[in-house]
Amino acid sequence: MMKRLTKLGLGLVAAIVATTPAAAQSYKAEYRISTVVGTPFPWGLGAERWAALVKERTNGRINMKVYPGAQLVGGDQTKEFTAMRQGVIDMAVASTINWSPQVPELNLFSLPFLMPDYKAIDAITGGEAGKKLFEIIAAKDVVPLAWGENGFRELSNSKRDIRTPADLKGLKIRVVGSPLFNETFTALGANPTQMSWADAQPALSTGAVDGQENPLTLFTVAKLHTVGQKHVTLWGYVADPLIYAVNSQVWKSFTPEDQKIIREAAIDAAKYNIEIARKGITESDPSVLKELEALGVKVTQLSLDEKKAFQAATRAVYDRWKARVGAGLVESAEKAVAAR
Ligand code: X2X
Repeated sequence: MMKRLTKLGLGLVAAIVATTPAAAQSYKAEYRISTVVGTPFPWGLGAERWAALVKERTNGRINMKVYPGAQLVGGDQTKEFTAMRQGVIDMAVASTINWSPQVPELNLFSLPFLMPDYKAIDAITGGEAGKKLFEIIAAKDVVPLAWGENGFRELSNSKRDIRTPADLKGLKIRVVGSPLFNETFTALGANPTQMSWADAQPALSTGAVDGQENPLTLFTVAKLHTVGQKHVTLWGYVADPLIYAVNSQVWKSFTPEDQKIIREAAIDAAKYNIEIARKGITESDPSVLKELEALGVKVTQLSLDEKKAFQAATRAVYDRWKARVGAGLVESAEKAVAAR
């Protein structure tokens, strides 16, 4: 009896501590969410939605604010994960590409032509591989909460229409993330160069680089046609999901009730993010493609056979990086794609 009472007593104390204002007072006045692009990009809108939902569901007790432009890491987006681990950044809605230098397994999504369509992305993030990736991140002091989406990365350039790997020959293409991107574009005969998104736009504008790869929503919102990008090829060679995440110390500082609110808000915001990231670039709704053409951009759609030529040219890179990402993880993703 005594033992049960003590247990009950302890439980009560814990419950009171967890719900008293004293616990809430240890919360920060503001939690900073890092993103690379803000509103009105789907990525930024998806991060803003997360903050808004948490604010609403905690009656303003938890205040999250989006810091776009990778400004919390001085624009150096590939340092975001390190800053997140160290607690310099509380939260992030981050691209797998920018975290892949520190979390090599995230290169999975950058393996050329692994994912033929949206169903393939969903099969990976929603399946075994997605779960495994979240475990890997959780072991590195960052708590991942939900998968969002930047999108399929299409190729643009200022010089010419690209329909075959030969058309890419000698073009200077801006890339970011891990050396996997350098290897992919080198295999295609292009001349890749790594730089941040902040540096990419002036480099395109001056012609220091000829082209880049990014989702079409980024292209239209950033108005890349105004920096000479007049040729777009839809090849869907890779896609980058986004990860909604919280630094683990910050996460532990929240009560279980608030953790639940923050997690559910991330899941809801990510769903909205994915919905708007895919809007206008599907077969049933090609409005973004129409918009591009109206801006004077020549859009080249590849047939399946034309895509295969790019796939064949990058196959050796895929195989080499399969080993670096982890053969087991890649095989689990390949199986999920095949079964979609
Ligand atoms: O820099 C890019 O290309 C961007 C905005 O898509 C990422 O952050 C990966």
